[in-house]
Amino acid sequence: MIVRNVQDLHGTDRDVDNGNWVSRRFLLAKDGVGFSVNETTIRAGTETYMWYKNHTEAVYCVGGEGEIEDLTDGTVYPISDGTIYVLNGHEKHILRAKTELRLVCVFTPPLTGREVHDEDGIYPLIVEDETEAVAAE
Ligand code: 9YT
Repeated sequence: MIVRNVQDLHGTDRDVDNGNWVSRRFLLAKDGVGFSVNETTIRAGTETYMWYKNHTEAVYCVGGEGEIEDLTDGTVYPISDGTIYVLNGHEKHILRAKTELRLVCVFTPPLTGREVHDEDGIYPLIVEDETEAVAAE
């Protein structure tokens, strides 16, 4: 059995700050359960483009308000506590956080934890505000 508290992850290599968001990875590929689970906090006022080319992701919102735009058809869906969205078509999307968003994210195949650095299937373009655009490493 695996039991972890998010506080235990702070400051470890399972705690990743990518500018617009902070992700705490409860489960990664190395844990061997076949999926990964993380809590992602999206910073208020940010807009993040993402594309999980090689993964299916389910995202359950447990706090905050925002919206997701499906770039394949332009549909915009509101997100708040209790909303789940599932990228079962590897949709390119933009996530906008009106307030800080707390999201629980499940990936299959599981994230290894290295994707942020090698862009293996993840292509985020981080836009922190209107004057600064930083491509993820
Ligand atoms: C909301 C969302 O897609 N979060 C992504 C998690 C993050 N990219 C991670 O843990 O690598």
